[in-house]
Amino acid sequence: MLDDTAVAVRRATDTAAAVLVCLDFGDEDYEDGIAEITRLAQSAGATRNHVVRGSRQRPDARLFAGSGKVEEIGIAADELNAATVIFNHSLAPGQQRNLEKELGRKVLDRTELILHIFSQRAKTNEGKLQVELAQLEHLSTRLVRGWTHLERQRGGLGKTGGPGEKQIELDRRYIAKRVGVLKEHLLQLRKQRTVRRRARVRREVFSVSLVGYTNAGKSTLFNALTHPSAGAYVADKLFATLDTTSRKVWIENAGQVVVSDTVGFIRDLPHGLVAAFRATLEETVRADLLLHVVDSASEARLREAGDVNKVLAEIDAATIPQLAVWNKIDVSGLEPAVERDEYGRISRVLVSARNGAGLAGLRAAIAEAARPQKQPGHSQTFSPELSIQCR
Ligand SMILES: Nc1nc2c(ncn2[C@@H]2O[C@H](COP(=O)(O)OP(=O)(O)OP(=O)(O)O)[C@@H](O)[C@H]2O)c(=O)[nH]1
Ligand SMILES: [Mg+2]
Repeated sequence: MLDDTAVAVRRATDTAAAVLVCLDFGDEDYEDGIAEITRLAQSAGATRNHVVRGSRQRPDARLFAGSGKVEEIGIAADELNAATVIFNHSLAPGQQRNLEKELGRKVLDRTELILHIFSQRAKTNEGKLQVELAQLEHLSTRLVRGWTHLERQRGGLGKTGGPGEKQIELDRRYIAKRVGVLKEHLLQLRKQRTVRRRARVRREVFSVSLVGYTNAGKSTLFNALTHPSAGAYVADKLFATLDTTSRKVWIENAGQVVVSDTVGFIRDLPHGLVAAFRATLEETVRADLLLHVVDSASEARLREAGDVNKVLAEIDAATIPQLAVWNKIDVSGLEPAVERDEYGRISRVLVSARNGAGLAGLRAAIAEAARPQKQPGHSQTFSPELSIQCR
């Protein structure tokens, strides 16, 4: 019932093909957007894809794209034998239905694609509950509008078997009930986590959370810092990690430190997902120190870092001391370093989680951050503006 999206992407996985539609409405990061949606589609299993570009002043009310563009999309989809067309935009439910009718294929928007990837990746009970909650909430917003649409055309749609039909079958009360159950479940899990965290605070263990854009290398760095075989899942896929993993590690001059790996961020993270994951994120980023991992080889690194900071602000984590860790210097050609500002505070650490370059410096930086905690009144170690520097 809820697997409309999943079915569509599975079909696409069979042919491993999707047409990706990216229209330029004058965004300056249009090209970055194309690269990103391509990676998202690949991460969802659509390894063969074709990008249809275009530019418009504003979306078409009925089809989002113009009718000529929709024709072009149809031809591309035929050529690729693609089961799915993915729009790198938000589609209104009506536009989505019209497009599906016009193209005879499943049409997904960016939010649904991300939700689908999350549902593929969720492993722990909590992760699964959070994704289901986000999917249901996304669906229920569509449903509300879906019903208005049905009310206007009552009678006809039942026979058409169009995409609207699924919505007729859906019982809104069922969704509301299930949402309630999921929220209750998640609340219980959150309480348990709070108890665990309190125990940690009582023991005064310094805690460090790795945050950053998806694919920046957080899990690789987590494994490198904690243990070569720490076992956090690393993959060249977006949203490889969904569940938080924490591990205790001993760092010279800092003693025991708890390090946590977290879910990656992405721009325009679907709202329901932020809400669903808020609880986990809030817990994990309530650390003493955030290591903001940035892919130094990504052309969009500064925008990505900015997007991460935006989400951090949304979950009230903007004031936690943050250390910029520029990763993948083996690709970007930078030298390992611990950089300081004019007051001697650490502004940035350059590392390669893959080959270990700069990790000793990062450990020393963590130890330096841990020290003021033990000596109250000690001045701040890191630049407050936090070091995502434009170089
Ligand atoms: N060359 C190079 N590749 C790296 C480095 N660190 C990570 N990678 C690669 O980057 C890709 C993503 O790494 P992950 O550690 O899964 O990234 P992540 O930030 O945990 O990603 P999500 O869990 O999706 O948010 C993998 O293919 C890694 O092997 C590095 O220092 N150098
Ligand atoms: Mg990861």
